Amino acid sequence: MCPGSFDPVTLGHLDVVRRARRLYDEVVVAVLVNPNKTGLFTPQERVELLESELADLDGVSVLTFEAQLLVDVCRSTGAGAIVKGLRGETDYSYELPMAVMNRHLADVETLFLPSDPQYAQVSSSLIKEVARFGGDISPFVSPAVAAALRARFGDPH
Ligand code: COD
Repeated sequence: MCPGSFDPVTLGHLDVVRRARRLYDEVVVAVLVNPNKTGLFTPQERVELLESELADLDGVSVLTFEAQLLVDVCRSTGAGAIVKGLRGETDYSYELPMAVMNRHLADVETLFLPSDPQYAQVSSSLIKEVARFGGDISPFVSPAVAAALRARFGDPH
């Protein structure tokens, strides 16, 4: 299971999913949605962007879930492990307690894949901030995601 908000998916996310697929025959990409938070893209739009980016890869499915415990999503999909990308110490401090808690709750292990250095500073929120003001985000997202962001924010140039 590769869980995330994916609002929107970046090349950093896609790198982690592709590497997870090399480790496991099946990967579920879970778009987890907090109904109290308004994302830029709807859950369905996030799923569609992910599906088109991952269309060349068999054994990968993309599903969306309303806010619930990640271990319950693992149970309902039959996922045996959670795979997450680690960009640095901040991710580690945020992720470690969740990994320990998820093991306590359901004996589900979490595997951390170190982010590819070229994407280690990339986050969906930073991408949205740069795109909102017309900066170049093309090295960090696919052309389809860049187009979706331009459509959302308009092109100031
Ligand atoms: N390179 C590598 N990895 C990356 C990159 C990048 N550039 N960008 C993001 N990632 C990784 C993140 O570290 C994360 O592991 C994953 O990709 C998803 O990232 P986001 O930003 O899309 O998603 P988040 O960080 O908002 O995560 C949302 C979750 C719902 C997955 C998370 O909050 C979570 O696991 N919640 C658990 C809820 C729960 O069950 N709580 C109770 C028990 S702990």
